[in-house]
Amino acid sequence: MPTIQRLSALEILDSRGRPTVQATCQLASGAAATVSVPSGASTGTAEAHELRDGDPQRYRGLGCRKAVQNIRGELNRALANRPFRDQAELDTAMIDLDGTPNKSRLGANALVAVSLAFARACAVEQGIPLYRHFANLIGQPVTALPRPMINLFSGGKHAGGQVSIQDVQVMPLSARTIDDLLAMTYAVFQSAADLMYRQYGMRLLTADEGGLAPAFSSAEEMLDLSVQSIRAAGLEPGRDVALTVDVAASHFHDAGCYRLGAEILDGPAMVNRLLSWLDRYPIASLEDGLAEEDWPHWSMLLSQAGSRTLILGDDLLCTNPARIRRAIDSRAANALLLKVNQIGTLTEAMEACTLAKSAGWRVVVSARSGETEDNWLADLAVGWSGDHIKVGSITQSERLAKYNRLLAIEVETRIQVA
Ligand code: 2PG
Ligand code: MG
Repeated sequence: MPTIQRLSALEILDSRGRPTVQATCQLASGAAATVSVPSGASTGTAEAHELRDGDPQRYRGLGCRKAVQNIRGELNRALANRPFRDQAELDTAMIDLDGTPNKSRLGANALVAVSLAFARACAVEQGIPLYRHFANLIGQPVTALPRPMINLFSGGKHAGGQVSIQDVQVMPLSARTIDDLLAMTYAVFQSAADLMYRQYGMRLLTADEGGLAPAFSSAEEMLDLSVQSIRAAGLEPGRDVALTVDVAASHFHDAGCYRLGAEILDGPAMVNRLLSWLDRYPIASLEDGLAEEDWPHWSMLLSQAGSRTLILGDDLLCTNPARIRRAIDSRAANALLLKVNQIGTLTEAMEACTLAKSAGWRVVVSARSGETEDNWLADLAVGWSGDHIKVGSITQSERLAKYNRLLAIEVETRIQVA
């Protein structure tokens, strides 16, 4: 039984230059591991609470000293020198210690850091790769690698809101290896960069996830240019490369209406707009096409489009088993976007993953827009047999840490993409 000898923590900076939490878990056996946690910008309101210091004089209130102190102090005192049978026992102990429904007392950022650091330390103790340890936790063998959805263009909260929808990603279809699929993405990305230069007279690489973010005049223009970029790379849209879209509609939903650019659409009109995109563009996955509390229109969308595309819930579900249960019962989605820090412990995220899979859903394991150089997400996506992984673009090292880890896992396991 692994026994924690000591928990330590550090406030570090994420890819937006904002503070986040890094934790180290040292086990009595001598095995030790460190993890860093990511942070979202287009967050769902049902997410577990990320504890920030709130001191406007320091990082505009975004400091994480309190969360770090909670790991060094209370969590270390309560958890050190105690054997834990497994991950679930540790996570339950932390949830009980926190005592709030959304982990607001100790902070979900503190809890998730300890949860993941413990998992990685356990893998070190056993001398196995982290993805293997994750596969053991969920009790499933790894038979395929996740097919990545890779950011090409950004808008919304990831790019200053120049266009309403948040992200258009490419998903290479005609490649069976991560290696081939990244090379294909590079070709599309370079074609897109050339196209943007011709169209807008500049090359912008400023979006949070490293995607291109020119001044698109509409969501349709963003989608049209995505298709053109695929063609310009000599690839066939829909056959070689599909599009996946994160509409992030919660963030332009106001008083029951969707403010899509200059247009104001009610729920049924928004559903119709999404259906028209499915007719016009090779979209394999539609994430947060509707707002997080607009349950009836999610059901309308699933009934009309669920057979031809993933109806993927991010803000809608927040990796929360209770919300996933509701979505299964009300037929509101057919895929889960899984982000461990939305719920705050590995055990609850695993419950979310298992629940979604038991309903026949697809699972997309996702990074956050604020990331670190840590690569545990790649191991998680492989270990839990995610159908897809969403990490951002192929620029910026905090994204590439995950893609590069996938390349290494591919060589080590010789397993192909599903
Ligand atoms: C999303 C994520 C990742 P954020 O909306 O899916 O792209 O963004 O981390 O800002 O919530
Ligand atoms: Mg999203």
